[in-house]
Amino acid sequence: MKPLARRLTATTALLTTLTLSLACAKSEDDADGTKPESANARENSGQVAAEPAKGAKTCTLARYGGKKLDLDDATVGFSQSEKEANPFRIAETASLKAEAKKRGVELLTANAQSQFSKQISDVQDLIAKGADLLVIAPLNSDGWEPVLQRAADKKIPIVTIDRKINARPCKDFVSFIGSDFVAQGRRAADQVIKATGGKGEVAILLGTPGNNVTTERTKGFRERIKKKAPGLRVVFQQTGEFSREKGQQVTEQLIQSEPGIDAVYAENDEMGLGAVNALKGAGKKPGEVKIVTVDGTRNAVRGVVDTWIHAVIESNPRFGPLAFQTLEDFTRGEKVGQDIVIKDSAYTPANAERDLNKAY
Ligand code: GZL
Repeated sequence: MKPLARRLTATTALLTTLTLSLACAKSEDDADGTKPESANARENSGQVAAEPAKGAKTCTLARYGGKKLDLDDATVGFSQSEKEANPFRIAETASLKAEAKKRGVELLTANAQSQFSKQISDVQDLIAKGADLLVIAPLNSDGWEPVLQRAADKKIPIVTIDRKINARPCKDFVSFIGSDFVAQGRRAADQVIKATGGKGEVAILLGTPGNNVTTERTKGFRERIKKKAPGLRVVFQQTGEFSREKGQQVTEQLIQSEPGIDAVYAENDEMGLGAVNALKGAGKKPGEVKIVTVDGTRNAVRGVVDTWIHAVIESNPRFGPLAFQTLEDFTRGEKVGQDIVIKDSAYTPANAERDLNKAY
C-alpha cells in the first residue's frame, strides 16, 4: 500500500479511536469510580490497543542521530522478556505480530524465557540478523549497556515497551511506551480501601525485583495506603516473582504466619490467581480475604465475577499499533514522545461481568 494512502488510513484509524475514547470518557466514569482519565475507547470486540494518555513529543531523528527509513522496507526486531505462559506476555507478543502483519513489515522475534542474560544475547542476535529497528520489552531495568552501545554503533533506534530501562531517552533509546505503574499501585490501594473499609491487615505479593514495575506498583500502593487509610497495616510482603505457582506458595506461607489477614495486593494477576488457589486450599470462602491484582487477564476478571478477587487494575499489553506508529513517525523524521504513558481501565464488581470480553 502507498505510504500516503496507508498514512491516511492510519490517521483515520487513530482519529476514530481517539473519538471513541473521548465519547467513552464523556459517557462513563472509569470502572474503578475514579475520573475517566484512564477510560479506554472500547469497541464491541472489547480488545483495544494501548492508547497514549500523555507524553510530550520531543525526540527527533536529528536529535537521536538515526537515519531516515521507510518502515515498509525495514526489518523490526522484537525482544520479549518472559516466557509466554503469562497471558500478559501472550497478548503483548500477539499485538506486535498482528500490527507487523497488518503493515506488511518484516518482524524478527525472540523470547528470553525470563532470563536476562538470554535477553541480552537475543537482542545482539536480532542486530546480527539485520534488524533496522528494535522493540524491546525489557525483563530488567539495568544492565543494558552492551546492547545500547551495539545499537548506537549501527544507528539502530530502540523503542522500549512495558517496562523502563535506566538509560537516556532520545539518546540511548527513542521512546518508552508503557503504563503509569505508580498510578496502578494507587488505584489498587483505593480498591483495597473500598473492600476493607480502610481497616485491617494487608499483604503484598511483590513482582520480581530489578524492574521499575515492581518498584513503582509498590510505591504507589504504600503511599496511597499511608495517605488515605492509616488503619490499614501492611503486615507481610514477599515476591511471588509474577508467577502463579510462586504466588500460591507465598500465600500458603502468608496464611500460616498471618491467619487474620484481611486483604492481599498482588502486583500481577498470575500471583493473584495463585493466591486464590492457596485460599481455596485453606478452606477460605470467596471474598473472605479481599484480593486486588493488576493486569486485566481473563481468568482474573472471571475471579472478580465469582468474587474470589475484589478488583483488577488493567495494565494494557497491546502495544503493537502504538509501537509501530511511533517507529513510523520517528523514521519519517517526525517528533515522537520519549515517555509515552498509556491509559489503563479497571474491573470491579460493578463492571467485571459486562466487560469480561475486554480482558485478554
Ligand atoms: C507490566 C508487566 C508485568 C505484568 C506482569 O507492564 O511488566 O510483567 O504486569 C508481567 O504480568 O510479568
